Amino acid sequence: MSATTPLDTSKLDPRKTDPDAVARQIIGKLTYQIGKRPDEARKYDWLRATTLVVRDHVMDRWFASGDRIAESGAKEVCYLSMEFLIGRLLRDAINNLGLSKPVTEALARYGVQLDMVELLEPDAALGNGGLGRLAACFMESMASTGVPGYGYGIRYVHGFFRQEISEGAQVELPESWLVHGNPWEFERRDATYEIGFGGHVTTVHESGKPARQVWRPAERVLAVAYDTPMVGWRGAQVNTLRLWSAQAVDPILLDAFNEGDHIGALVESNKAESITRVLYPADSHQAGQELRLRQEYFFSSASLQDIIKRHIARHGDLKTLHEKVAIQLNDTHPAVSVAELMRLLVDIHGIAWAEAWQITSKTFGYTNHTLLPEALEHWPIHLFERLLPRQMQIIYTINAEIIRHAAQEKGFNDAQIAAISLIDEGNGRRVRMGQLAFVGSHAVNGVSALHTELMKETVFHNLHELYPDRIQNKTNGVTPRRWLMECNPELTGLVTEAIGPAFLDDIEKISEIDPLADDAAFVEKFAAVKRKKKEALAALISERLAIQVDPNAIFDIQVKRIHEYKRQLLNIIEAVALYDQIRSHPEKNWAPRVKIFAGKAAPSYAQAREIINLANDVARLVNSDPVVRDLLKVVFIPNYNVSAAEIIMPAADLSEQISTAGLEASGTGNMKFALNGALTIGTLDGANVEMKDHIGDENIFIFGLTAPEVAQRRREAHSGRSIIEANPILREALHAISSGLFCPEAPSRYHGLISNLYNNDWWMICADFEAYWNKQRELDQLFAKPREWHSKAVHNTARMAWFSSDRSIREYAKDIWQAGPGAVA
Ligand code: 26V
Repeated sequence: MSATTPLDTSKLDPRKTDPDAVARQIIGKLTYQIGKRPDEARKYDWLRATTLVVRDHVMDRWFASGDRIAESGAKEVCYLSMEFLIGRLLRDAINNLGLSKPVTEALARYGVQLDMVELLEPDAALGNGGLGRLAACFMESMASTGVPGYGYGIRYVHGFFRQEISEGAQVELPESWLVHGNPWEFERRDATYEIGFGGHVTTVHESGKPARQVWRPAERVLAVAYDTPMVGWRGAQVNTLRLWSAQAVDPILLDAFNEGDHIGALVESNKAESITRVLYPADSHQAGQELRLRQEYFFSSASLQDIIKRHIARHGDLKTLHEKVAIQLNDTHPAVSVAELMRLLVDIHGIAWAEAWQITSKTFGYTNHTLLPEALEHWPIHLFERLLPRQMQIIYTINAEIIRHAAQEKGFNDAQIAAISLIDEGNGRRVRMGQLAFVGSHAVNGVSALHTELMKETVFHNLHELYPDRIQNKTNGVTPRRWLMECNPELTGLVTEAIGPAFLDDIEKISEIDPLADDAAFVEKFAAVKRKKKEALAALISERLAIQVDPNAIFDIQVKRIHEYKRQLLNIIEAVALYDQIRSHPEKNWAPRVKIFAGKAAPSYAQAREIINLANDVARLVNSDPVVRDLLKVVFIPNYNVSAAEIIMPAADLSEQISTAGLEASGTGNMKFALNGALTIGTLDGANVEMKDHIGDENIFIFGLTAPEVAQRRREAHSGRSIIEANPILREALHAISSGLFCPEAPSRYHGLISNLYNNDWWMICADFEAYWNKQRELDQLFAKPREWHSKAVHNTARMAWFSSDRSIREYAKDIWQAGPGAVA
């Protein structure tokens, strides 16, 4: 078809998937939606036209899924999360609908490359890190495993900030993913709810007795739904991600406007809209601000009102809610939902308290994602009471009942009661959101085996005693569609060539490549794929940072949020030590290495910012030193996000998972790397422990203190001084950093960072250094034997199937939700 051939609209059948039909569909969109002829279309126009076509293919299936669920009366899972780090959606939809070939071919006819066009889609960064990305993997896996699922969250106008590095330091820039419109979302005006804040509560009397509580909020805001399809594997099911946007009830105060107060007329709508304007860019350290609590309540209340309305429409009777809906609380961020559901059931729908409590606790499940005390949410009572007076009353009533139960039936003493109370009486009286989520749920889960055991021993020790059957483990997983097929089509192709395509439908079958770890020809091909992915990353590094890295070197990668417990500092110190040792002993047999870092620091987290600065300062000096030229490079890739991860994960030889044991709840980057054939150097923390069990001790590189050993050292007030004094390699490295070698322009920049190690070493960096250094040297030796290295890499890919989020979701569905295929309707 030439560029100017008139379009025969009768041929626009969106269900046809041959390249001719897809080409016609794309030209149809280009012509009638975008208003461009092929010869004048820019890349963005092609992106938009292609997205609209793929979206049409999604629509039929989306409707069909909705109809099927409605007809079957199946139980639905509602996943409430403040964060959904979904990234780009086009490739995901194309892959899951099996449209890769026809779309690629159709675009090629116009000289357009799909890969190039895909890159223009903004990366939807509606989350901070692991917790948000897990929610996105879970949405995809629910659709892929046939679980009827709704995701509920917030449609932030500005997602996670863009990171630039300026003179070595992190600079935050606003991210505006919606400015060019978002073809994936559908505004649903018919799903709009009122959300109240503030005001007061009055008791209504009937026949002289107190009958009901009525909350009269002082402020009201509207929550408007925006729906995005979540396409499952082979398009068999399409679920919905429903994100709420805040709007003022009165968009403009006309009285004020007419009196000439043009700014005052918009104050209210500005205030309302500010609720969903920005994602809090912190994943530790209690935010503490009122706006954050407003966000939490806003999306919780909107979601619950929507769930109730849809339940009544489908099933008539609210008293069967727990039979037809499971609500999963993704961390404590939506925990206020426990009080809000009680309010809606009791105050609005007139259900008696005891029955409402039964319904509530049977409906909710709660997932804990961190044990870090500073990340556990607790709100000052005065703030909570002012913003949510009725919910505060409800929390007091729940608390009184729990305490009565603990004291009377379990004989809890005062200390135990203080520990389980929903109110922290120290700390200026606060509402503990973890406790609220726990008591309001029938199941509470951790995200790895170790994390779950630690939950029982630490934060929820007393609640676990009170409800010993409530805590379960559900180890995290990642979706193999995005994290293998889409990000690594080369490896997917190689595996398909070796064992056929059945593993695409059942990832467990990927284990069939395990014996090929001993097949020299296969291992060589596997290594060639890795090489190709390393070349792609090297090209990106060259283009973005003008640093040349050699794909023959070990690509040693640590990408994740910057946090002290994740110990990027340990990795940087090792890089400095290596630099120092290579310079002193250039004759030794060093394996060439490229140390790659990426990750964002919470803007208010000073130590994390310093660590970024140090990585960049070290990179500057090391990369310009001719003595170590081919042996060591250090690279900090700015603006780590899902799209960057898709390029980085397949390119790693070595994955750094080196958190202080006991502190990383699970980790999911560890899984993405290993699935793509990286070897892991890591501590016995989070899911690393289970990865070791699956992959085998000889194929993973574990070092350092265990969680109980860390706890023991902390009790002994461990410090780094004697360790540093006894280890010249460590001592020299710390001295180099502290002396200002890497930052002559500000020589005292890292004094504080290093003196902390001498005086305290809270994160066990000194304690673990020697074991880490030795393990790295062991890896140097192994890298010199490529056949052995890549054979282990094959074992990694072959044995990671259990860490698919399909497995996680099936466990949740069976043990917590009683939903999905196999559940009785
Ligand atoms: C906490 C807070 C505290 C208040 C300020 C805003 C904010 C935002 C997020 C969080 C939650 C952080 C918890 C988290 O991301 N945990 C990670 O969850 C991953 C998925 O389970 C897991 O793999 C990581 O190990 C864990 O750190």
